Amino acid sequence: MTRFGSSIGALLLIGALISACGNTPAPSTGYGAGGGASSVATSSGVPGSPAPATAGPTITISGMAFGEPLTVAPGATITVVNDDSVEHSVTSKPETGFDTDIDGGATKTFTAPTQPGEYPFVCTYHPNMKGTLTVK
Ligand SMILES: [Cu+2]
Repeated sequence: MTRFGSSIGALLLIGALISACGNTPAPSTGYGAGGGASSVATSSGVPGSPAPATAGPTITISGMAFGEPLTVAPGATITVVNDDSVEHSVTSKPETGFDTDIDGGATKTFTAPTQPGEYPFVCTYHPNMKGTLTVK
C-alpha cells in the first residue's frame, strides 16, 4: 500500500508540472501578440493618416495594389504615395506616357500625359498590379 500510494503521488506531481509548463508560454505568446495586433494595425492605422496631408490627384499604393482609377487634367502633377515596404513603379503600358519608381514608404510626383486618353499602367516589379489613369 505504501509503494502504490507514493507512485500515484509521483504521477500527480509529474502531471502538475507538465500542465504548468504547457499553460504558461504557448497560448499567451502564440495567439495574443502575433495574429491580432498586426492585422489590426495595418487595416485601421495606415489608410487614414496620409490621405488628408496630400493635395491634388493621388495614387496610393497599399497592400500590393493601386487604388481606384484616377482621372486627371492633361499635364497634371500626380502624387504617388507608396504605403508598402517594397519598391513599386507606376509604368504606363502598353501606351507610353509615364514611368516612375517609388521606394517603399516614399512619396513621389510625376506629370500626367498631355494627350487625353486612357492610360492603363502596371508595376514593373509586380506585373499583377494594375491601374488606370484617365486624362481628359
Ligand atoms: Cu510593385
